[in-house]
Amino acid sequence: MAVLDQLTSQQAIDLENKYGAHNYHPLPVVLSRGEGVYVWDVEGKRYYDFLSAYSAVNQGHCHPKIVDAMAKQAKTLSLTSRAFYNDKLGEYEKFACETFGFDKLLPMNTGAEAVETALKLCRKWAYEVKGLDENTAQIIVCENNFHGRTTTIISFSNDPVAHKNFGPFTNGFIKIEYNNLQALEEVLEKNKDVAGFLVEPIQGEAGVYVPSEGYLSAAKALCKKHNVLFIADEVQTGIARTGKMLAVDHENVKPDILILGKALSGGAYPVSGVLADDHIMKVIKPGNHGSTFGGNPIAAAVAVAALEVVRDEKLAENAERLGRIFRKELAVFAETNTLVNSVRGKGLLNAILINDTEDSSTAWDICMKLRDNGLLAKPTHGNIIRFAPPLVMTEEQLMDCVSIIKKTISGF
Ligand code: IF1
Repeated sequence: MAVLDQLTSQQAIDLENKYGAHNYHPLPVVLSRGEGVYVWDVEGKRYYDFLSAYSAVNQGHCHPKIVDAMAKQAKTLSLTSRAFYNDKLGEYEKFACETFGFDKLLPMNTGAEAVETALKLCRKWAYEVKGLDENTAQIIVCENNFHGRTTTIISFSNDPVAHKNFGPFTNGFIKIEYNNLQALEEVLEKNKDVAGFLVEPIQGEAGVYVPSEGYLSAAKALCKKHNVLFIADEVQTGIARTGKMLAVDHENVKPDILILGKALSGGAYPVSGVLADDHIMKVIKPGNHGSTFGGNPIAAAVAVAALEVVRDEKLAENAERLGRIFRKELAVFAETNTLVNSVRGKGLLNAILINDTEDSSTAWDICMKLRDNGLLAKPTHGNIIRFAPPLVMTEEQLMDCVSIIKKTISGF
């Protein structure tokens, strides 16, 4: 073990390359420790984490309260399956329902599983409550969506990298343009077999694409008019990331089905879930759906702690305040720097557009230099850099990061 304990970055990278499937292209940095807004590589260099594991680590790395809850539960009872009750799940379900304002929670593990759960729930509701003929239900989705990696979910992805050669695909989805109310209305008017509308309140993978103000509330109203379920995928935007507990809260929208994941556990453990009111959730009966690990005692204890941290440390308020400062600073910088086209986002989910083509390596090169200067971020689509630090950041740390970003980009 002694040898393995002292891996260099290059050795760790070589091992992954040789023995791991090549389903990722990571930035070359090998991390071995995290605390709050910081991570350290195996050589001991410290970085600001500006990805936060794609917004899973909103509460900061290794938050002591979350780690303690996890360790305590791991030593007490880890897994029972849902064949038996456990003494942690009910408490968590109650807390989650009260926090988000729903009657019931269906616990799962990963974001994709929660999306699958929402799709199944929506379809079953359509047949048993709305009264559609069996196997006819359609679910409306948006172009450039990202909802996960399962075969059904990638069936309605239009990213060729995620989609191509994984067919045959699952039927029953209608794709419309994101942020286009007219397109939504037309499909709803024309099709009487629509069961739901699945939407990200901000499109993450599409490059932090924020829809026009009023889009979500108007879309929800259209769904209501047509007796169609409004399904919000808040796996990435939820849990205070955008400056409110949920991104839909900015427009006072209550989804019919709410999908959560990632930061529901503070990144400590895979915890996801679907929330809905009784008149929808009641269609799920014993045997219809489940998961060995979903709702296990560790997950329940971790999720309660993670939500308490968000509440007690006022992370939504902090994300809102720091997000405004961040965008203002970078907008001013973009006025004089020709490489940065614009900055966009909400709360601490932001991105800058690099003035270059999608197939250029400029964004990647900038991220490599940011790494050298002590800040980790990842490009998306070749010319977009996403900036999403943990929400426990202080204003002083944020200003330090802003200066690293400005200095780095100015060097190009
Ligand atoms: C990867 C992107 C982010 C999500 C939304 C469901 C899921 C995700 C809105 C599935 C997952 C991921 C997964 C991660 C990369 C990441 C991502 F760039 F691919 F799009 F965050 F922006 N709904 N997002 O964003 O959740 O099953 O992964 O727990 O490596 O694939 P999961």
